[in-house]
Amino acid sequence: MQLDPNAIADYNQSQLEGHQRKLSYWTQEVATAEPIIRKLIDFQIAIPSWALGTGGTRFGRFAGGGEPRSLEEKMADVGLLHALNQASGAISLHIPWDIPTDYDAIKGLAASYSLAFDAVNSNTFQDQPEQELSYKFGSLQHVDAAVRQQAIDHNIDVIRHGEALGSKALTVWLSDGSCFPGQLNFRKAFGRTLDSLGEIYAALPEDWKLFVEYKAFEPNFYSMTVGDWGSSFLYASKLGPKAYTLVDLGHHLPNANIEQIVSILLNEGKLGGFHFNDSKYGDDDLTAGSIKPYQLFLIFNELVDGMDARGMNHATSLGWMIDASHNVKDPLEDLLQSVEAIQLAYAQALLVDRQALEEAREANDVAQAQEILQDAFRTDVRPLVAEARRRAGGALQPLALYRQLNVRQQLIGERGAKTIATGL
Ligand code: PSV
Ligand code: MN
Ligand code: MN
Repeated sequence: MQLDPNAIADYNQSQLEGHQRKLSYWTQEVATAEPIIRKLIDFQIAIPSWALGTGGTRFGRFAGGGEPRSLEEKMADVGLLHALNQASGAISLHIPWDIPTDYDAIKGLAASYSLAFDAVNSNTFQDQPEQELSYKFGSLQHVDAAVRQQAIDHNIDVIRHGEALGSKALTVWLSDGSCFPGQLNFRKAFGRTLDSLGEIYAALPEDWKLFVEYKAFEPNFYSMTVGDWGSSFLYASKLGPKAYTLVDLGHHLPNANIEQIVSILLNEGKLGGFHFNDSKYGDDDLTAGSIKPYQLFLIFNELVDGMDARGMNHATSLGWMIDASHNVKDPLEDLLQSVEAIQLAYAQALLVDRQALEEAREANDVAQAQEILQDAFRTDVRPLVAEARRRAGGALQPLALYRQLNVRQQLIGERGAKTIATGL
C-alpha cells in the first residue's frame, strides 16, 4: 500500500494550531531553532530489511500479521515509514535474505518511495541450504582455508549485489569466536580473519566503505573474534582507509561507556557508523531510547562535538541505521518510535552550549558542566522534530496517524494475518 499524500496534509491541518502554539516558544525565544530544524530535515536514518517483521527470541516467534513476504514488500514498508516521517529514506539489505531478481525493477521501486540503498550486509553466521561447507566453527576465522574462501566469496558477491543497487558500503558482522577455553588459538583466529577481510577489502569499489561491526558475545560465549571496539579498530586500521568500525549500541558489555568509545573512534577518523537500538542486558535490540535515553543523548553529544571539530557533515559522513527487532510490538510502530528517539537525542545534542561547556571544563567546574548537558537533555524538543517532519512533507505525529489510518489492518488485508518476514 502507498499512503495518500492528502491524508498527511489533512492530518497536519487538524493538528496545526496546537503544534504552532508549542513551536512559537522556539521560533520566538531560541536563536538556534531554525538551523536545528534544517539539520533535522537533512538527517536520514536507514531501516534494516530484517526489522520489518516481528523478531523472534530463541524460544519462539509470534507473527503480528501483514509482515512483508518479499523484498518488494519490505521496501513498501520502509516507503510507508518514510512517507510518514520523511526521515527513513534508506533501506539496508541482508544477503541472501533479500536477493533482488530484477535490479532495474527494484531500483525503480526504491525511487518511487524516494529510498536509497544503505550498506549491504553479508551473512556467514548461518548455513544456507545450497551451501557446500558449514560455518559451525566460524567463517573468516575458520581453520579450513576452503571455508574461509567460501565466506570471502560470499562477501564479494554481496558487494556485487550492492553495487548493482547503488549501495556504498558493506557491513560485516561475524559470529566467529569460540564457546570454550582452549577451543581457539586467538592469534591464529585474528590473523586468519584479518587475511580474509583483506581479500574482501581488496574487492571493494573505489568509493565504498567496509564497516567492521563488533559484538561482545553471542552466539559465541567464550570469545568473539571481533569482540570489542579495540579489535574492530585494529582490523580497520590494518585494512586501510576504506575500513571503519561500526558501533551497534547493544554489542557492549553492561555499563560500557559507549559515548567515550564513539568520541575516540571519531577523533581517529575510524568511526564508520551506527546500529541504533537500546539494551538493558545485552544485544536486546530494543527500541532506541526506550531504556537509556540519556546515554543516547550523550552519544549524540560526542558525535556533534567530534563531527563539528573535524568539519564533517552530520547527515552524510557516517552511516546511520537502526538495528532492532521485536517480538511484542508492531515493527513499523517500533521503527517510528526509534527514529523519533534518535532525532530527539540529535536535536538535544545540537542545543548544547559548547562554548560554555568548554569553559566549565577548563575551569574544572564539574557541576556547571553537568548542568549544561542536563539542561539540553531535559529540554522538550519534540516541537522542533515535528516541525522538521512537517516541513519535509511528513506527519506531525507519525505514530498517531499510522494508527488513525489503520495501516496495519490494511497490510493484513493485503498480505494476510499469518505472514512471516524472511530474516532474523
Ligand atoms: C547480530 O547480533 C546482529 O544483530 C548484528 O547486530 C548484525 O548487525 C545483525 O545481526 C544483522 O546481521
Ligand atoms: Mn548490528
Ligand atoms: Mn546485534
